Amino acid sequence: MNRILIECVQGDIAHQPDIDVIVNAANARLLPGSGVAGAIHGAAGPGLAEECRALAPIEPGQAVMTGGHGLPNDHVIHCLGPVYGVDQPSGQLLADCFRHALQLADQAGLESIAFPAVSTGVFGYPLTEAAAVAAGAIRETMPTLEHIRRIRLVLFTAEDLAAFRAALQDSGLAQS
Ligand code: AR6
Repeated sequence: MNRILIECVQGDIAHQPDIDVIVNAANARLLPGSGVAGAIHGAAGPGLAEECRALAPIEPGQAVMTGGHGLPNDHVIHCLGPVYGVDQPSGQLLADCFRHALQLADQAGLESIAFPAVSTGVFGYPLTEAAAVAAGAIRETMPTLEHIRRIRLVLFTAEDLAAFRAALQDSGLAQS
């Protein structure tokens, strides 16, 4: 859409070598965890957790940026998604994650960013609802971005990929 390409792919967020910054589905203390956080910290090495220590804790909806350490990406943006049904309003907080991450990347002059499906694993956010929130937040934030040229959504399963593709279509966002 406009001059920004939106991609939706099945894959591992820690294996996106052509992307400037990847987004971590973090915990409040920015510690290595399971799922996305486990994959990112595992690939980045212990230097990432060390850099994170000074930035923690973060609040639901907040996003902070670090270097990529052993990752193929120059940067990581750590977002704390809402625990579904606990951190309220969940939709607003999840939208904040996507909006804040896009703004942070754009302010740093970065051109490409990859997101996982924040909050849809351990934090229990229903996939279809999360996909609609993500698509809406991207659509609303896109017109304000000056540097970002590529936004990639990286889904772990074929089912998750289909849900995100449908949400992008429903939002009127282009996809590939
Ligand atoms: N690449 C892409 N997607 C993945 C990957 C991966 N390597 N691994 C899992 N997913 P989660 P959350 C999918 O639990 O719900 C952690 O312990 C997964 O199938 O990683 O925000 C943190 O430390 C799901 O759809 O993130 C926090 O405590 C989605 O990514 C907590 O979990 C998000 O799953 C954060 O929970």
